[in-house]
Amino acid sequence: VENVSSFPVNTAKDLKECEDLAVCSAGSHILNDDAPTLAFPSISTSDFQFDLEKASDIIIKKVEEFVNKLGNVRLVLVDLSHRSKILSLVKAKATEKNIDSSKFFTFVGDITRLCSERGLHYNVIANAANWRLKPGGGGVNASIFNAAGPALEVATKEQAKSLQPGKSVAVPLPSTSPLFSREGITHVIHVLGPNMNPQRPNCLNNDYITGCKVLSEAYTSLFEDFASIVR
Ligand code: AR6
Repeated sequence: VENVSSFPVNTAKDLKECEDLAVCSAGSHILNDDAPTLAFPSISTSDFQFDLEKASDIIIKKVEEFVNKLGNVRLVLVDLSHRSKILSLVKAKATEKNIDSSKFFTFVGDITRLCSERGLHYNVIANAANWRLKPGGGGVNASIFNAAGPALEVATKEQAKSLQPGKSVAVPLPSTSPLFSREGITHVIHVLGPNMNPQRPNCLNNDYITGCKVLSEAYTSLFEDFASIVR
């Protein structure tokens, strides 16, 4: 980590801050800071109960397919906790596959507060949505609709009324939304992944042949939507 030595270190607290910055620079998050950035949660792996190993393979495959096609952009997989299993799996597989860490990395934080609280510059976020494209329901969907305010629900309705599994829809965020003014987010891309939870609609009953196909389609649709936004 080359720039650690230039940080003045006086106290233990300074050292801790210095280490945090070093970790950040080591991931090259700062180096390519003005590249258009998509932050996305792991689709289907919490409330929809999709297998984490299989999901991590699909994320890596789709990132590999799109990361160079997309040009000077950053794709960032986000989760709330340092103990996130999906982040560890994806991080290990990305290293193994030598994926350029300035273009793709994992990041811990609330997807609605990555700029204000974690210092990550980003422009577009993905939402793990429900088929009705409705607020609430828990998970990242509830967080995003809460943080975005009523403007997101109105703007979403203008684009689509519902979503099929494996599809996504990009919604431009009105400047009245706090996500726009506070975080700098210009678009929310709603994505509907495959559902393996019997308590939720369209459960695939452990059919992972269909499930993997639908999850792959969901990421293709997400990254294509992101490509059309930044093009
Ligand atoms: N910031 C970053 N990541 C988050 C956040 C957040 N604020 N909140 C959750 N995650 P989930 P799904 C992570 O359950 O499995 C909803 O009710 C979480 O740890 O939100 O696709 C919808 O209405 C996990 O890694 O989405 C649907 O009905 C990832 O986001 C249903 O859940 C996705 O978890 C969709 O289920």
